[in-house]
Amino acid sequence: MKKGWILAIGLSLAVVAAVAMADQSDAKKAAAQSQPMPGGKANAAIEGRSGSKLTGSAEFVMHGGMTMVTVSVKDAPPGVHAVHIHEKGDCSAPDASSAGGHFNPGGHQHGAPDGKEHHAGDLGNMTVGADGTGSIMVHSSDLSLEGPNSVVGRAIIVHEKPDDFVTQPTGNAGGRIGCGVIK
Ligand SMILES: [Cu+2]
Ligand SMILES: [Zn+2]
Repeated sequence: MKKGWILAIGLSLAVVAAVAMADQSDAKKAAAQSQPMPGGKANAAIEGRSGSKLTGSAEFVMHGGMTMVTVSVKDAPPGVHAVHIHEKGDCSAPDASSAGGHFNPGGHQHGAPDGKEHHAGDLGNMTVGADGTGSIMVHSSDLSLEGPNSVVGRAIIVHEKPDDFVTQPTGNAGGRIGCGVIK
């Protein structure tokens, strides 16, 4: 009788283990299917707003759990300009106010991209040279191409002024001189 019970327990454990393994491999398959294709990308074409004639582009590439963000502009006013991802992919307003506030899925304070507290959309500052061109590259663990932290359907914004990384919730970066919907 005792041996029978032990055998029964052993068998049921084996069944549980087998079911658990099957579940795991199904979950893995599902995860693999919902992941962006290797080399998955999102892009934005940046257009001038608030009277600026700047143009530019932004590219987002997944890279082993991180998102590599590259932003470049031309015909921009020389100087230092804040760059953010804003929550709404709507650049229709002449001052780009239609793009809403900073993209902040984690409910954080505004700050520098490498600071302890910052919005997922805080990309820091870009310096534009005397020739009107500038670019930044940011590796972000806060941004993705899918899920709640996805940049797709949001907007990249270039500001008139530098981000001070302190003023809440905007960084006191002034007007929005460039805007592009991320697709
Ligand atoms: Cu902004
Ligand atoms: Zn912010």
